[in-house]
Amino acid sequence: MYERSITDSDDFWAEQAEALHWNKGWSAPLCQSNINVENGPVHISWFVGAETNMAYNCLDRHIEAGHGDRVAIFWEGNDEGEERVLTYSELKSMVCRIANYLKSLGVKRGSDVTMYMSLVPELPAAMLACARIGAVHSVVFGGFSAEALSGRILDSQPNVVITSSGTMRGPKPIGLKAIVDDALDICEKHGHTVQHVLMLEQLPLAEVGGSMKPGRDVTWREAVDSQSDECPVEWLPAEAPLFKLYTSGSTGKPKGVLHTTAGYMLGALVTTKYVFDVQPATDVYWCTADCGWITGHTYVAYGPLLLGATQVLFEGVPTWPDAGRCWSIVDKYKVTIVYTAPTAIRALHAKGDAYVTRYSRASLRLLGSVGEPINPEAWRWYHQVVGDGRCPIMDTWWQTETGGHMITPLPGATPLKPGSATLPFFGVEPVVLDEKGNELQGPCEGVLCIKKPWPSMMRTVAGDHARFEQTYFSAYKGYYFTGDGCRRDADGYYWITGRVDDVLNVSGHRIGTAEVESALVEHPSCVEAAVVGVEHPIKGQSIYAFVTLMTGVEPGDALRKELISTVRKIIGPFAAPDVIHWAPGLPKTRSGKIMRRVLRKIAAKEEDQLGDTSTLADPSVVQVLVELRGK
Ligand code: 6R9
Repeated sequence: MYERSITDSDDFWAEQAEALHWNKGWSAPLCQSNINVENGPVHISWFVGAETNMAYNCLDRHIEAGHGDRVAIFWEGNDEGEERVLTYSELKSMVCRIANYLKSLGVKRGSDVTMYMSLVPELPAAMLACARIGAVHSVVFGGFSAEALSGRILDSQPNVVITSSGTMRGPKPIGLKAIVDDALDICEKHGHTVQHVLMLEQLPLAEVGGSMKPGRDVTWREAVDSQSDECPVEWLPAEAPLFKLYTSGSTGKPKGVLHTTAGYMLGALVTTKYVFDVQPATDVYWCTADCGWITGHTYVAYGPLLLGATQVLFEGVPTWPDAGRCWSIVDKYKVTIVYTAPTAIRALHAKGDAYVTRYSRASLRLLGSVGEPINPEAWRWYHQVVGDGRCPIMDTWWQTETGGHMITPLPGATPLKPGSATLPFFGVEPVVLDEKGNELQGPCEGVLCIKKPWPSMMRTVAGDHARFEQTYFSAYKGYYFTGDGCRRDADGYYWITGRVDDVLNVSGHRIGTAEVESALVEHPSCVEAAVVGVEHPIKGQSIYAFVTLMTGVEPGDALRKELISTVRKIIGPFAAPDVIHWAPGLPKTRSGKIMRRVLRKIAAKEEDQLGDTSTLADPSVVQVLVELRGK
């Protein structure tokens, strides 16, 4: 199948696309594109001429086939005992009610809608409601701060924001509406007024903060519950925008990765189907990702529903009320497929096997991993303890930009090697390039690029096509540049070695060093900051910040706390540095570029392996920094 997907790509994808409903067919060739900047503007289109609809394919199609009573979502809340069950018919009704309410506000084809919620069924339902009427959703992860949320709202300029009052995350209440209120105040100052805020009532506002602004804010009960259960589907061109999702890069502010309808839909369908071998009638699938990240888009909101499968949606955290929660959920719903991240696996491993072995987990048959390279030790624990040695692990390498799995095993077909994402998925042609951009052959190590467009590839950076071309297609002409380094072994297996740019991966979250640095310098006492990643046993990487203070400002623990809380406020708690290292000066080249390589070594206590420092403008800063470590 793989060979055919490369040599006979059009036929292959056309055949796969038959599983979906198309209101109108496409014209040949299936893919019309240019990804070589030297040949003109980069553009990518798939299924030109066709019309379809994502929500129809996720819901109506299954109901019309007689599966309306099948469970679409088993929802498990943060606290044990909080649970809801939604069948495909019930989910469709919810989606239609939201869509009708959005329509009543004037939301239509191409309108932007931002969502800021916890993982409740209303979140994927709101995404599907947008898809049903051709609106473009932008989900912002509920861990982002008001400032970060406002930046994303200002970028996409929606008229409507959907949120919830607030919810518990583990033992901690989170006031989502209060954060939205603050974000919208910031937006006002920048000249953008959001006209409508729809709020799901979870915890009372009196408990979690936030208020209802008359004329702007409405509750779910007032606005949505009374709407009709029927909302006609808007048939959309294949390349109609489906969503924007903001992600960090090595420079500047986060970019809105834009995905479109048909190609993304097909990618979500076939990867979920083949990589997880989902059997819709019998499997209970559970992806632990939040819908605020790409994994929660493709493998929670869309993939499983496109297949008509039953899934678990879990609002809480894996360690609440204790580290056995995930396995208790597995037993409770007889989960057969679990898809999670190495950081969660390592965190649970650290708590000991007893939390796992106290549950049967007999229903499990397949495990998945995503977000960062999985270290062989975590792989083995996941395989032997969680999966009792009988469940294969699908280590799936992909990105927000790729829309779906790119390098991954296929269960039963691909012999596994712990730590390797193994081989390319259908239609994907990875190449390993040297610094000059030459394709390396056989076993090698270099930069990972992709040779040809695939259906679920991002189409542009929202509002900034030049940045799209610059980021992904300029470094290596004629290829999509992933930003990852990679090794290929003698069996042709790929081993991702991590980012080659200034992007950190903290607990599977992508964070640009530039973003953290610019947050730190927002503090009045900080003149300059340089951020590097250091290895962390659970998080993969943790954030280590070198900070230069204004002349005359004394370093100290109070200031350290203030700097950390500045980052929490500007980006979000998950981007908080673990270490603030006072730096009277930073190692720079004569042209003024910070030498992060040197900082990484100092942070890792490996200054004996600094390598060539002859290009440093002032080599003495290194010794000063080493002496200030831990101070
Ligand atoms: C899906 C997702 C993408 C970056 C990617 C790479 C890292 C993701 C991985 C992996 C090794 C895996 N990454 N999966 N590295 N093995 N199985 O995580 O998207 O948040 O955009 O991050 O994550 O560095 O470039 P996103």
